Amino acid sequence: AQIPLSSRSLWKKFAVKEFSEKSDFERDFVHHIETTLARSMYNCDDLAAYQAASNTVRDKLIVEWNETQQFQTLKDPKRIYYLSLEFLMGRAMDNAMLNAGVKDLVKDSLSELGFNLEDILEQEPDAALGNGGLGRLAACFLDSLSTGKYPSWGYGLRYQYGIFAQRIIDGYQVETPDYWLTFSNPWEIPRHEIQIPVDFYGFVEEEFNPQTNETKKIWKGGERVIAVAYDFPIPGYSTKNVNNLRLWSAKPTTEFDFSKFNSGDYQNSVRLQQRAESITAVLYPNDNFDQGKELRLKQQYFWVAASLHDIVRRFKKTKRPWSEFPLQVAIQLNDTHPTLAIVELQRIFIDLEGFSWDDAWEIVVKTFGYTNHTVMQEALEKWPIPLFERLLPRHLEIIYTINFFFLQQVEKKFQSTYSQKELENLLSSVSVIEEYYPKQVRMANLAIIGSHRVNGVAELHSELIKTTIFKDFVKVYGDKKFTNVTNGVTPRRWLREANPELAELIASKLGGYEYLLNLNLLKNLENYLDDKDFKHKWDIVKLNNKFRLTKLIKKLTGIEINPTEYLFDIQVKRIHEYKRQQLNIFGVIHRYLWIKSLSPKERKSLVQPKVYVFGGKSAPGYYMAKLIIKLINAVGELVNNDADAEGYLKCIFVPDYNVSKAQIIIPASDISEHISTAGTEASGTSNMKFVLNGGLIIGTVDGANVEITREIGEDNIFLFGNLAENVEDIRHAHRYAPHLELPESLKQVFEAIESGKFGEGDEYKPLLDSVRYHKDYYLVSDDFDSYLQAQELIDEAYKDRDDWIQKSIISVANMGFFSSDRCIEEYAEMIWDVEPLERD
Ligand code: T68
Repeated sequence: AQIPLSSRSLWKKFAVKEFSEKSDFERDFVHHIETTLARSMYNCDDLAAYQAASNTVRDKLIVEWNETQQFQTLKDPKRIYYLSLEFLMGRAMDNAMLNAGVKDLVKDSLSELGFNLEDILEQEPDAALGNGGLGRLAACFLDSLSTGKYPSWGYGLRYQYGIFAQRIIDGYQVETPDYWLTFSNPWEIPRHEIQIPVDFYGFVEEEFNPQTNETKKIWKGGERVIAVAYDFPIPGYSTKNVNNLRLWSAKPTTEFDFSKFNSGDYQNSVRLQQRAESITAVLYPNDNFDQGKELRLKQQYFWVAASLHDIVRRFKKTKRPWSEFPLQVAIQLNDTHPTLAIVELQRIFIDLEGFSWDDAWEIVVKTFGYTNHTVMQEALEKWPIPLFERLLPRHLEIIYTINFFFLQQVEKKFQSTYSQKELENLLSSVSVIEEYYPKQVRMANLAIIGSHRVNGVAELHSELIKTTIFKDFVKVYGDKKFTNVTNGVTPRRWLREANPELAELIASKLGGYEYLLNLNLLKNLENYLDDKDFKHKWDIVKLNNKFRLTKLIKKLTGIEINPTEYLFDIQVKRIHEYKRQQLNIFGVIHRYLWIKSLSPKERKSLVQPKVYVFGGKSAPGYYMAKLIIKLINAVGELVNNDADAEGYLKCIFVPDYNVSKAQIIIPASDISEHISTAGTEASGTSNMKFVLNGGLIIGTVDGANVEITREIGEDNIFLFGNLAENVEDIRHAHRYAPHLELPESLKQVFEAIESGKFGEGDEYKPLLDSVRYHKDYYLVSDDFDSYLQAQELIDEAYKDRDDWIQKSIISVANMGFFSSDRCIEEYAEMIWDVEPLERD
């Protein structure tokens, strides 16, 4: 409802004024302390100060957020809708201040009021609504979308529990729930007035219309849940544009099931209501793995149905003809998790809006784009038909029809050139339905068929999907439908916020912070390669960041490290066999055995002191990954307490790796490890963050490592291992070897493990057996010696500190390409066909 014209001048008079002076901030802060929090200066700890400060910064954001949304409603531009089941946002406060350009003001104000900003920022819990790279990519994209002034909304779920918190007890991972909403969350705006009903189960009815002589299918849902919207303002850097992230929360309907109640089943009636809330209770903690649980499919439909309802409603308000839908709406599917959106939009068009099948389908395909993030079989989503049919009977029918028309088209295209057998093989490979017991719906196939563009996330990966998992679709569509958009990261969070000293040093040479908006400007750092003072400062910044990390390590593990003595070698990411933390820890053991074999004098002259830092979570049910964590901790236990290794080797496992810890860990690396079996890591994004922060990397020829090498030059990266093109042949050879002949180096390592040096030797048998007897799927034995050689090259290179710094500077100077701003521009041009919209 709108306010009558006669009252509007009064409204304008009292319109909220955002703070822009210290005194305004201080006034608003005290106001929040005394009213919002009902506290006082006699009762105000850091937590209360955080809440009041964040509310004050939030208020500023909301003013701009409102204006942005009003402006966009008026201009009605094409909008991007980014559908992701995960948004791994981390903390909001520091980012919001930096983007709005008020960090110094807030810092000074808080100091005048008796608080230290850094301590206040530590009070904020991470918003950890994601597993790893996929979820963090979505968060970087939101930052770049706002910064690039693209009208866009993110849609996701408001899980009450984010990714679990990890504790390490006796060397083992123990999971504890992450209830991140204990204190009210100032960064979200509950929209209790936006309530969207979502149905599940039920049956499909046919309705005959005698006038048109047509039958219409109507889905009668059997269980209803309400989606309530929570909005998260997404500020951009150095712009007043504030976009929206809308997360849905599941609530029971207020309608009560009287039939159950009357028949005396009050308990069950209430139980059904409670069931609703479980839909958005918890994030599934698997990275690159499809567990296939019913509740997960429910989450997917709940989210997709609510989001599409919202999108369609917004479109309808414009009164444009339906044919303009794809000109106004671009929907990007972050992996196959939201693929049901394709089916839901088709259902809305034909069942609810009365479109013909073909008219509806044309619009649907133009609307969607699909991003693939993995080629690994175990991560590809498939849903058993019986489950699907029970939960979403009408959607299954529509899927069958989509598939029917698609296969018909394929048959027509190939029947004259293919043999019967060839045609059958092609059809069964591209079909949405897998003939299996029971039959399954292949979500990736559906996503490809229902989208106008399919993209991989790094060049190598985008080539691989065309030649392996989706090669038969290339036959059908040609390769124009398939494209590459190499991932990127936001330099705001991952340089300025994570590494303020380096960001400032760079700004001092590049004439300010403009480079955060045009990362290619970093190239100008190459003008300072002979500037001794600059190089010295560069070195000092790294050392300071190493200090900052050792403080964190001391706090979390009690272990003290003198950063001036050691090279820091870091591998932080989800624990997964394909990411090969086992290769790394076997290498550490090898190094330890070598150190032990030397005399003290030899050690002094031969050994480059190194700290190996590990961090990352294992999926709770992933046995092998958990065993790798245990081995890392056991090695640490021995090595860190061995006087022979003192000053030469440390091995640290940082518990509960998350976004805010990443911001401290990443700037501290001399070397970071990105050592996946070639062809398995679609892109990787932490590799980009590490190099952007002046660390060099050791890596395989995989994912975005390939493009990083191209940009920074192969002299500045330590590559090793077999190439993706050879991996299949090597695996084939393994399959026919009864047990593998291990390299001598790895044999020594296995013997040391089995001798019981790291606790019960037997405990690690499954891990060792996966290499020697179970075909070494990840090529640990094949790449081990090459890995050790690369490590030797690192030790050698680190001795020439001047050259090392040179490499570091050249690397940073050439990282411009990996800004997520570039990435979003490519999506905008090649997939979404949208333009930025500047507020006036
Ligand atoms: C990652 N995928 C890729 N998946 O592994 C990584 N999976 O190479 C890439 O850089 C990144 O995506 C961004 O493109 C994931 O992180 C998941 O987390 C995931 C979650 C649920 C189900 C399957």
